[in-house]
Amino acid sequence: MELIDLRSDTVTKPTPEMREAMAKAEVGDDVYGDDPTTNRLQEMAANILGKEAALFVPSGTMGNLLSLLVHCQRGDEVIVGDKSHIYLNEAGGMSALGGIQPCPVRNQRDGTLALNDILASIRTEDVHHPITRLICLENTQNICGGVPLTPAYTREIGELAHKNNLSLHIDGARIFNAAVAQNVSVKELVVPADSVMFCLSKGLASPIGSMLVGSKKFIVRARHLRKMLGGGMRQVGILAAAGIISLENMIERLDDDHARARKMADGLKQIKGLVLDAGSPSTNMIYMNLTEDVKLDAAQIIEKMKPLGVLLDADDVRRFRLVTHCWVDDMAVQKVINAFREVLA
Ligand code: TLP
Repeated sequence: MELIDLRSDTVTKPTPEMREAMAKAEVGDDVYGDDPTTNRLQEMAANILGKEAALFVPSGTMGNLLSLLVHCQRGDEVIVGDKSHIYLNEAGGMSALGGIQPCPVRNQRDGTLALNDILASIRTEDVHHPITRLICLENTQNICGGVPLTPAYTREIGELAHKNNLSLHIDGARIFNAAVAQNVSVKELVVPADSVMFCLSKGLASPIGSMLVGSKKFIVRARHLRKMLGGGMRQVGILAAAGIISLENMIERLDDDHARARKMADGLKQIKGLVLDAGSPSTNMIYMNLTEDVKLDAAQIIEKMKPLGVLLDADDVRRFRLVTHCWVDDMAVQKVINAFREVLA
């Protein structure tokens, strides 16, 4: 039985077109800067985001870490959302490997950090204090519901950051979902940022890889640190070839994932025992809870859904996150709704 995998958009397998491009990719040694396919992907990424340069990295986590390591010195502090991936889900890399201290600020329900909270968190010049160096935003904000941040909000934070001599990094793992959902260009969303990381291996369906973009100087330093972390890759054009297809063909279609998430949500809302978060979904993620009267918990429901061909992840004991992506078609949407109806009957 073919499984419908809603655990994440990271589960997307490469498309047939990607596999063909990977097989045919022209390659060289990228540590020498000789891989033409990787160079092309990096140029494309920089152009699309409107920045000077870009670097192909193995994962979003490494992209974010490199950015923190370039922007900050040991002992510096970074303002991050208390529900951000960088703070919660990157294995404490900034502290362990960079000696950088996170300063968590409450994420509002719409994924933003309140301007006043940020301002209150910027350290004053004092021999006792760490130096605040960087603000990190996440767009779309995953844990707050896959919610997109607007260009206007991002601009405000950029102004606040630069006025206070800070840099702005955007964890844009799903920045293209944010752009497509708001019908704005990705360039517009990242204009105020000094650096941006985005993932090729989520909704854009590449098998591996993320991009870090910023100024030429920033990327030269990031490239050096990537080597230090063991992320200097050789004939990586094999992977970059898939990344090029992601950027050429997989962005506009993210709208389909959002539409299918809405359709799935409409069906799930009708089922007794499920309560969707207000406004969910904003993009390709549905967050929902089980009502108190449901005897099963999320783990038990996950087990019962498996034989019906649906793979799910629990976000908490009675909470789920369902993620749509290019391998979830209209039939799958209906199958998921039916499966939940059966299990909760
Ligand atoms: N997110 C994964 C899990 O790690 C939770 C997912 O399934 O959503 N930033 C954001 C906002 C992310 O959601 C993720 C991955 C990353 C960074 C890290 O990317 P990778 O997995 O490539 O290191």
